[in-house]
Amino acid sequence: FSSMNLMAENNISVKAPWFPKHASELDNCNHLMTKYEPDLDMNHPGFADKVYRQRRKEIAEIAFAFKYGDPIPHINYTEVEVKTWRSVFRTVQDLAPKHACAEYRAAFQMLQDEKIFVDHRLPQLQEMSDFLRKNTGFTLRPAAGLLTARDFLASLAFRIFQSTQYVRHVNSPFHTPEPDTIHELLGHMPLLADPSFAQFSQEIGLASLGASDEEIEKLSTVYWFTVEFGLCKEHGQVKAYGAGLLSAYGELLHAISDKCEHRPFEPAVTAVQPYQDQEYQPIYYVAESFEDAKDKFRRWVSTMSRPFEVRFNPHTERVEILDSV
Ligand code: TIH
Ligand code: FE2
Repeated sequence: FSSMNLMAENNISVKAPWFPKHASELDNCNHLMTKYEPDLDMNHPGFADKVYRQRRKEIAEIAFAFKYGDPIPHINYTEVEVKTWRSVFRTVQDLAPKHACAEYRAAFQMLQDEKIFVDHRLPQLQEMSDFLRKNTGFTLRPAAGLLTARDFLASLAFRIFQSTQYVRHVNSPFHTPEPDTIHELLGHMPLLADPSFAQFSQEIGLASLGASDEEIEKLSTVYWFTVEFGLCKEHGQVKAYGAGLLSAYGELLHAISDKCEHRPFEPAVTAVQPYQDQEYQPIYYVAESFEDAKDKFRRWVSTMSRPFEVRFNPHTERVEILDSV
């Protein structure tokens, strides 16, 4: 630390892309990718469903209106939405004991004990945010859809997870190419309640602040193959920890079958692996453990080109910049 000086807010000596310095500035980090939207994508199961598209608009408006510090608005989910939740929830409940990693199983149990995970209603983002805050300090913000990688990763630096609030189309409960609240709730939330995993998620976020476009691409690829589709070892067996596996039982069974390839997680290699975001993955990366994945990730991040370091101050919710040149 002695060789680094705290840089003044507007005195960054290097040209880095703008990034948020305080959690409130995430109000500017809500840019959407225009992939997979029911309005634009003819293959989307909701494309021909006017009622579904209207519902998506309504819920997106809530996210666009949200500002830092607001409570997350409550959504009255419809019977159809609850039915979709119930069928996904029950399959996860059946499959998790055998195929999910221990950290996921433990948090899932806590969520059931607290009656946040029940099959007859969807958890609300605000209650989930309160639960996470107690466990790891993570909180949630509503997002209108799939965000750009830069915006999404930036929020993780502040231990904030941008979560969609709409529900996938009832005709495709067991796999969707875009995130939805069922994916966030069943896939992401349990692990965000685990301290080691929460730390790993925040570190990916911190590494992304002010990074070049090329580095953002690499970081989001690492995120894809770990947080979204990661596998890990547990007593010699392969278990799932990726959210995209835990919220989509079709892909979960595929990932542990012999129809795909398993490779050891190695950030420098994983970061440049092209990935599949329409269908099931052909390749998955297997970590030895979260701690091992974090160690390897840290070593790899330290080879990145950014000429300053950042540190999150949880008391002020501010990111401090340490000039290391
Ligand atoms: N495919 C996941 C599901 O059906 O739950 C959702 C997504 C994971 C990653 C991107 S979208
Ligand atoms: Fe996700």
